[in-house]
Amino acid sequence: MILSAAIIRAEDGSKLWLRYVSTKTITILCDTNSPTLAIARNELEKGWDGEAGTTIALTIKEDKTIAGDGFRLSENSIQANTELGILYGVFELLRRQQTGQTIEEEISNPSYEFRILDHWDNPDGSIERGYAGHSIFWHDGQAGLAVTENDKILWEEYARANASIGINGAVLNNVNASPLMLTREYLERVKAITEVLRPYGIRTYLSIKFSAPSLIGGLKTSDPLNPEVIQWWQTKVKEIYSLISDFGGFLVKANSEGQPGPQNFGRTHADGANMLADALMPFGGIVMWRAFVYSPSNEDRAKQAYMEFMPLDGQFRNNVIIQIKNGPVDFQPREPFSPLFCAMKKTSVMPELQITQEYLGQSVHLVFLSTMWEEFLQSDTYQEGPGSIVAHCTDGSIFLQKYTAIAGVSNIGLDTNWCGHHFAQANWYAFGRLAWNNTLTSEKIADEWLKLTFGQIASGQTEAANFSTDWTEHFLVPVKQMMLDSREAAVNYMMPLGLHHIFAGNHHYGPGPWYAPKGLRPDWTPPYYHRADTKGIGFDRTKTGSNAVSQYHEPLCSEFNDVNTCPEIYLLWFHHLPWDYKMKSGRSLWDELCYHYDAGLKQVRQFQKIWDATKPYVDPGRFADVQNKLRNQNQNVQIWKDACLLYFQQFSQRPVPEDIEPPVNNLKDLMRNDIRRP
Ligand code: GCV
Repeated sequence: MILSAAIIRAEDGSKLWLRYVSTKTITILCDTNSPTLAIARNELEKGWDGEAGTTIALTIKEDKTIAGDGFRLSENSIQANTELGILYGVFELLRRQQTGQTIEEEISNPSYEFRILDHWDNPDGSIERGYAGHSIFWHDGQAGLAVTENDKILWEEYARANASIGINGAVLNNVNASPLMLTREYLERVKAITEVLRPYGIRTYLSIKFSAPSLIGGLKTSDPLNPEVIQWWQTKVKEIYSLISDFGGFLVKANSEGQPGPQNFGRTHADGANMLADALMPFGGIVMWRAFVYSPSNEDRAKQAYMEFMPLDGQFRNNVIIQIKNGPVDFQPREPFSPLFCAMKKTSVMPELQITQEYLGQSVHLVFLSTMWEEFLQSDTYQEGPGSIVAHCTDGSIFLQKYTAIAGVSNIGLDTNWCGHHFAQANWYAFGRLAWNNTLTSEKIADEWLKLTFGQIASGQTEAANFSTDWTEHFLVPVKQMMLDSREAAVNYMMPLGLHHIFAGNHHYGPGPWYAPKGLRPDWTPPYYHRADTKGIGFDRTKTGSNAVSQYHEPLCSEFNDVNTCPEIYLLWFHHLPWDYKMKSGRSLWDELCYHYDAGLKQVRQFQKIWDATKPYVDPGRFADVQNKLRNQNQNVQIWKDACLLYFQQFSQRPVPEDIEPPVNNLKDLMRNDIRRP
């Protein structure tokens, strides 16, 4: 049966994956009450999709097999150690019902204790690398500090969405932090936000500016070993906890991209982090100290974080967690995992993922990031023998960490659909689901998200689990496959075979392999990374090159070092190779590059066709939005292909293979226009 568009409810994406409206009755047994449990009850009543008239028991009872805010789930009972465990159990139960999954007695424990969204939001409401409108927390600086009813409604919707996928923390401001955030007026607003978020289990954190003692405290220095500075931070932390008793702690970007840090005073990252950790320790707060640093040396950019942090292993307090981006450079479409994972054996570390698609087409391209994160979490570091995958190096199963955590840089803004692109919601969803269970497959996550977000399509139809064969065959299966292929497509059309950071300057949207203004740090320019010349292309990170391979544990070090064993997906990350280098396919490296760019473009054209065919199954608003985005994506992917092939062809001096479409743009025009987001 094909449903006609006329009976499909209009939707704008504002409800995310929480679109349930149930008419079935349910009796809830629960002998305690609290704001969190009231939310749990309310969700059950709103969304119950099991048998009508069921009685369900919510029980808080100490159970050693349940960890933290985990829960025991069965068809008609949820048991947990904490109220939040009950709430998470409720959301899981409803998700199972709405996606048609079975519910057997089982325990679900979170992989990480802290599952945090990092918002790069500024006091004026702008968002660094935000592509979905202005901040939901801040606007107009000082003038926008009054809390309105609308603010509260929005914050509650945000909290509910996060709780439904297990996220339990939010860093409310940009890591390029304004010192203003620590002033009383701003802290009052943080307090107000926290009060709305608290019943949903979301703790709040702040990014701090390391030089705040001098900038807003009137001190002559911000040296972390100076007694007055130490005192200033202790007093500030006390003030924060007097307002927000469950405040989570600080996130710090220090000595990176112009941000001040302990090195400005001749101190180490450990000196800086420990000083803050000592101030937070009595209140149970943590410091998330970022490893995204630039050393003053000329060393290979990919080696710098490891070089700065490895010598400090074991020197951090146990309430410090080193927050490490998934790859050694910067959230590229594909990077090998950062070698710091599992190498720091005496320090707590946490992964930092980027949900906002700074380098993956922003809110224009449809790119499901879950497959990238899955690849990262499943990467074997070999540090503690085979099977030392990143997931287990960070979730406490290999090393005893006092705290375990994972962070994702948020893609949320004031846009009606929260994320700018309807499919970008899937990345927020996937982050939460992986933070709760770091072994989930992307296939399962996409399946759930599609059913929750695009299921229940006929008006009046409330039984979401009742997915028709027709819907499954014509919507779910092809669209899921499109999502699962979308990241590899982006790698193909942006930077295949290990190429990285060949974006146009600043906006990081379109291609800019030529971008190298005079005076700019070389490691902020694409030629530094691709190193194309008439002899070949790629960054030599072998033992005879920058020797970045040595930061990886054997057998990876040798595997990456040897061009014959280096996986082709990382080939040009680790090797500079001649244009006629023979690939496994038998083609030359140049031809292979051409085929990858062409394949990426063809994949996106195919995505357009897949989406166009879903028209009868999607409400007109969301259908048209995604269709428009795919059109823009397609145009821009053509530019990616043409720009990269024509630019590199100047060096390779080889023809584009005859069986692929030749470029349709001219390099000069492309270089002059330097595409921005449509
Ligand atoms: C918040 C990249 C981004 C910056 C970002 C930085 C970071 O360089 O382009 O906008 O700054 O990473 O993660 O600190």
